[in-house]
Amino acid sequence: MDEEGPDCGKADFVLLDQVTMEDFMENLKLRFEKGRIYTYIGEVLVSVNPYQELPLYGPEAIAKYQGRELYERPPHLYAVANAAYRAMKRRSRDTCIVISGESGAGKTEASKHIMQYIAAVTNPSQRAEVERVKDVLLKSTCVLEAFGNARTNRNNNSSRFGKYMDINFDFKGDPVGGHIHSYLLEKVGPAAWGPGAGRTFWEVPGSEGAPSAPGLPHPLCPHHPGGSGRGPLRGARAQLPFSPQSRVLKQHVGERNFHAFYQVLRGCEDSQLEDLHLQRNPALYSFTRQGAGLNPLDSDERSHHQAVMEAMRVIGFSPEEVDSVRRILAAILHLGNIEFVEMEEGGLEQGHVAVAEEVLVDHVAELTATPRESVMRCLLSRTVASGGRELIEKGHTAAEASYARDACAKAVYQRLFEWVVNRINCVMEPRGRDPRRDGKDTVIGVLDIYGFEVFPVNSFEQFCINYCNEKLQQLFIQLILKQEQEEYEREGIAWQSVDYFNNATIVDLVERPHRGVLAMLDEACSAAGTITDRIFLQSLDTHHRHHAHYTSRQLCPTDKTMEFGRDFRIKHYAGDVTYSVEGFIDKNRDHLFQDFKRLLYNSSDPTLRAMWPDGQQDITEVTKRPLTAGTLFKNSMVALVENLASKEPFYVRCIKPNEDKVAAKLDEGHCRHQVEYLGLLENVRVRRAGFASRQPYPRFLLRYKMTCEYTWPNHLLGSDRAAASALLEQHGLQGDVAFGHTKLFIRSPQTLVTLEQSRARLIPIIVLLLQKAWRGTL
Ligand code: AD9
Ligand code: MG
Repeated sequence: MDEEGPDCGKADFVLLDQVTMEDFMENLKLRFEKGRIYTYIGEVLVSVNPYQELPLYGPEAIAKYQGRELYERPPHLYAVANAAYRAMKRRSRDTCIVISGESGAGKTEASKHIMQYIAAVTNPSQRAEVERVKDVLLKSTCVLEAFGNARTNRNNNSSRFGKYMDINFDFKGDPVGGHIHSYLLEKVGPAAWGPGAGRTFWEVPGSEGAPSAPGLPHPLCPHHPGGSGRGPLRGARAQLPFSPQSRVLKQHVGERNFHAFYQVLRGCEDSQLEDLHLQRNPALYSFTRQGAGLNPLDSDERSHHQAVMEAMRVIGFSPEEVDSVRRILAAILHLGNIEFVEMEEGGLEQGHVAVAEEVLVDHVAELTATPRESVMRCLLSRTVASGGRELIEKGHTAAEASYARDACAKAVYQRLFEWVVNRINCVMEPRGRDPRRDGKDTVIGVLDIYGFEVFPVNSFEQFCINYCNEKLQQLFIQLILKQEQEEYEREGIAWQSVDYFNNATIVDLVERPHRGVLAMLDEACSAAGTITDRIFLQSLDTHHRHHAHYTSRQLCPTDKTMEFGRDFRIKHYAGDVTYSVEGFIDKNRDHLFQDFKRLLYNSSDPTLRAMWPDGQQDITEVTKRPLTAGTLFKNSMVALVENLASKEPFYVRCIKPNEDKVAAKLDEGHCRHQVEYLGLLENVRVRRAGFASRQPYPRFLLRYKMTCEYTWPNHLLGSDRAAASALLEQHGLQGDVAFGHTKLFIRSPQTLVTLEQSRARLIPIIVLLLQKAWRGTL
């Protein structure tokens, strides 16, 4: 830390004279202005996105941190990576690095630096298998970003999925494998619901919960739009009350679809595009039209495409698999351009709906290696099992057909993404390891997950994301306290518990069995036919009216920031978020017509077929309702938190300095808010409330020995502990510390400040003395 110089503020917020927001912000700002984007809170690293290339990374910097203790060098991601790595290697403990912060705060970049550090310091003997694993680990990021990232208004390369990556190490400390878990690829994007939202959904009994066309009454109902759609031909899209929004289908102004689509369009050879029946211009495709004008330079897109192709090759995707991936992306683009038209009654065999441009169906069939008639049938109708085993084919209305097309496009993309992740996992599976011979592998987990989100309109996705952050915050507080407590016990120090805001009550509001928001949502989804989003909201109001963290317009009629019958609000630890219930039920059910699953399972393309194992089931066997999106997400969060809790955690808390994505600008209001909701002040207080600092005796002496005659230049006091005691006594500070078995615990930061000041006063004198000694003039 010495290398930073005196004007760079405190390298650890614990050393602030006072823990106020003003002091915290002043230090953060001062350091940011000096290019010091990293600062500690104890062992937690606070990182501010510089939005510019700083000379902080690379082999030289890595060498500076390799094998060092956390405090020996200025705060850095490499120091955290090194600490996690050393803890894992020295004590054979599984560790994890949890990176959090809002969109654009620098989480993914941080995770890449951590991976680069680990790759650089391992495998000195250049074992081929370890090199292979390292290559896959590093290259996987590029592939996952192509399929899972998109330009948003907050970040030009925003990860739309949460990622937890385990890296397995052998007893030598070299990476021998890994595994990636992905969470909630943004299937359903910005809430953009039109009139009619939240009306009744429908379900055909025995059809395994056919997907609801949101806002559409039961097709058998005389008022349903398709039922009366007699008049002139018209495009289905225009008449939809609203359609399910997903990044694959539609993007906000200023945003793009997932990078992979544009990379295929811009990066493929002409002949490849011809085979895919595509043209280069993204504006020609409904799913990429919105972001067409926002493309990076064509040349950049092409080079990204080449990099992804190369990464896929290195990872071990076969050329056939890469071809299939391209074909699937192209099929989704063609699917997006299919429009439906309603015909005069009896005009066509398949009910009253037709595809406007049939050649698009030909393309989809060819690219998915499925029969054209089957594709057509899936688009225009669905099979349902009525009563016993009797199967009925029901024609879609135009609105239903559009809904089915969109649901299919979303699902195909989701399965593609999951398949890519699984494929990488297969390649990273530790090979030929025998625990009896090789010993047990240890693991470092790296979590790069979406931060707290608040938009003008928040929907089911924000609800899940914010619930995830509540879980992680709970874990953060528990672990920070647990760790402290364990350390005090290990060192034989008396521990006084610290009060902190326990967000368990909010987590409970969301995930409690039966009456939690997710359980009630599942209940609404399983009730056949009649429950609407609005009714779901009413039952939330009834059950949570007295909950301190729940409210709605119904419960608080004077609060005009919420809408009647649409909004509820949760008081999260990070602030209040108002959620619109519109679409909650439909998004939670997230169903796809069975016919599409069977169609794609029966594809003669083995890659596509492998993505749809559930298409194997016979429709009459499909009676069990699949788990809802909310329950799946909750289960994955519970498993994630359990996994993290079993490891020794390291934290990186990322802060986004401004909303304009520009360098050298720290917007105080914006940062202050993040400091608040990340609980950083609380973190400093917890750290200081017990003991502001703890240091192994040798490190303490190394730093402060010049401040005491008994310890400078070396002590003769029998033990480092005795020497530290003598030093503190000379300063009159012995009352503010506790002596652990191996570490000194300092209670108040003032003690550290006193020692630091004494040291700062003496250093110039010592330097002078040393210079004189060197010159022989002493
Ligand atoms: V999101 O939740 O995935 O939308 P992240 O992951 O938090 O978000 P990301 O790491 O993608 O943000 O960073 C956003 C952009 O900030 C990057 O594309 C870089 O342009 C920039 N950035 C982030 N960290 C650094 C850094 N250490 N040095 C330079 C950086 N630029
Ligand atoms: Mg990211």
